[in-house]
Amino acid sequence: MTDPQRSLVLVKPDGVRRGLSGEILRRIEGKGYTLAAVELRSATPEILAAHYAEHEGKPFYGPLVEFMLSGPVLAVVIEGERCIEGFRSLAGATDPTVAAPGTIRGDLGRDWGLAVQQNLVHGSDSEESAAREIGIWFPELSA
Ligand code: RTP
Ligand code: MG
Repeated sequence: MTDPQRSLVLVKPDGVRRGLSGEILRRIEGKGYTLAAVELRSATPEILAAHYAEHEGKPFYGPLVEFMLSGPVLAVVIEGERCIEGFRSLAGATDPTVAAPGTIRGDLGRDWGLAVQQNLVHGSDSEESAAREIGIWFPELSA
């Protein structure tokens, strides 16, 4: 296990559109994690096919990719001891309607009645995912 860890965080297009990038970075830095990379990017179908390969074939896959292409995302690499589970805890549950208050999704997100859950952020869910996702979004950071 590498310690400190790195995790790939995305502020999704809804978060960027609503002007919440700064608030989300503030929560990450407030928790004590370091920003190793921050870049406003337009996702591409190729990047998203790699990033969301595990979800291919699921009913929400098409709408999810379409949503992720609907505007720029803030791609972020964070660093710190146990930051993978730490950021997942900061983000809260996938469904923003029921995500706990105090979390990014719980405080700032809701169901907008759209086909896919617009839940503001993505965070890697394991060391393997983090290494894979950082390689996709920031190949220059991969050893
Ligand atoms: P993420 O990958 O974005 O950090 O979120 P997560 O682990 O909590 O959720 P995951 O199961 O990996 O799903 C990826 C993203 O797909 C959208 N989603 N929509 N039933 C649905 O409508 C549904 N399920 C998932 C969400 O944007 C979710 O974050
Ligand atoms: Mg996930």
